[in-house]
Amino acid sequence: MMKIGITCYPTYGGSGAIATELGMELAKRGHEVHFITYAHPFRLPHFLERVYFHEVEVVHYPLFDHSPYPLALAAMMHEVAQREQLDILHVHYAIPHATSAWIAKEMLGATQQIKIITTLHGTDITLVGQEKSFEGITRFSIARSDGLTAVSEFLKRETIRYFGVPEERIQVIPNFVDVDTYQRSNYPCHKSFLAAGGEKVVMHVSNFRSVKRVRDVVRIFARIRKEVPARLVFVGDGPERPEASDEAARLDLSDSVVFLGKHNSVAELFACADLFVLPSESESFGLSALEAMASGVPVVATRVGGLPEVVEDGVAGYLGSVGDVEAMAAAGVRILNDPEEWLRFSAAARQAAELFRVERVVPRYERFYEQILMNDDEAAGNRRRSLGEAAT
Ligand code: GMT
Repeated sequence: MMKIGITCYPTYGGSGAIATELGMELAKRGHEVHFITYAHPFRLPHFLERVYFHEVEVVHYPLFDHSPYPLALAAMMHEVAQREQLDILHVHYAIPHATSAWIAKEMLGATQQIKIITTLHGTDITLVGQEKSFEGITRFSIARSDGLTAVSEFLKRETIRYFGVPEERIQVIPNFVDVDTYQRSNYPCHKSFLAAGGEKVVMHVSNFRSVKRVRDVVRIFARIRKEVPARLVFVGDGPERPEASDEAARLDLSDSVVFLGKHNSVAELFACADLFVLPSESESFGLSALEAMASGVPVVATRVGGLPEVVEDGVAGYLGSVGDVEAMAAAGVRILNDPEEWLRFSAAARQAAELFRVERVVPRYERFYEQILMNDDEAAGNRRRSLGEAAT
């Protein structure tokens, strides 16, 4: 049994979703898990055995225009690590979590051995981490992590290319899905509400940041709708939501587009979807695409980043070039217009999602933890040997 502290962005987003699902699964497997973050992780139900939540309070003080969350987080990581005798601090998304973990470890000093594992998720490497003001601290925090994982081969390559991290330091452990939760048949169908006229449901789930290209979602939908009666359902929220509604109004589609806002239970919504659209500019993995696939929803997405590692082109859906709304719409029409074709894609999507089953992936994290903890024993042994202490 290991004692693991997990830090993530708790309110929404794929990295927080995966971190929380991972923690819950580790607890099921007998480990003790301590979530350390500023809010209750959104996918965490209220009580689970061996799962604890430590809220990081962000102190407001007149002098602080911006409260120093990374420091409050480091202090809480240190406190929990010491009190609960944690073996590992597993942080999701490098900035600022890996930095806070390093501070906490420095604070513990020689009194306690703790290992920092950082899982790289996406823009912590491809965008934010490459911004001049963050580049140095991202590189430093990655270098100081005891173990590094990336959610796709693409992200691993990108980390090696940009930050010069030695290849052997990064282990790819893909994101995962609880395939049983995403069974379409588990949920009542809300189609009579979402598409009262029996139209096809085209769905997009995201945090509406600019990398998601939500205008393209509407443009793809507009072209699909010329050929197939359909409605577009947006799930989630974020800065570019007005762009999406503006594009829908511009294309005179407002009556065919629904904005449901943020939802924790996306499985229930995917159960009503006929097509999932993800035309992102950059996507290190595309967890929402995997969750759609697990629900048997064919995916039309862009051929970028790690998406081709998740969605096999022509099998679970189709991949197009960024901005090529014509091609992505044509692919959507091909799938939606032919019921046999849809069934074939739906079954293939579900089968492909099986490869990312939670039961297959989480043991890889456990093995990785053990390996990092063992490295320490070996390193300590080597240190002792070099001091002439061991040998007996
Ligand atoms: O990196 C981000 O932009 C945020 C992060 C999130 O919390 O949603 O998304 C990334 O991590 C997800 C989980 O591993 C991946 O599924 C997303 O593809 C990835 N986003 C990008 O690469 C843009």
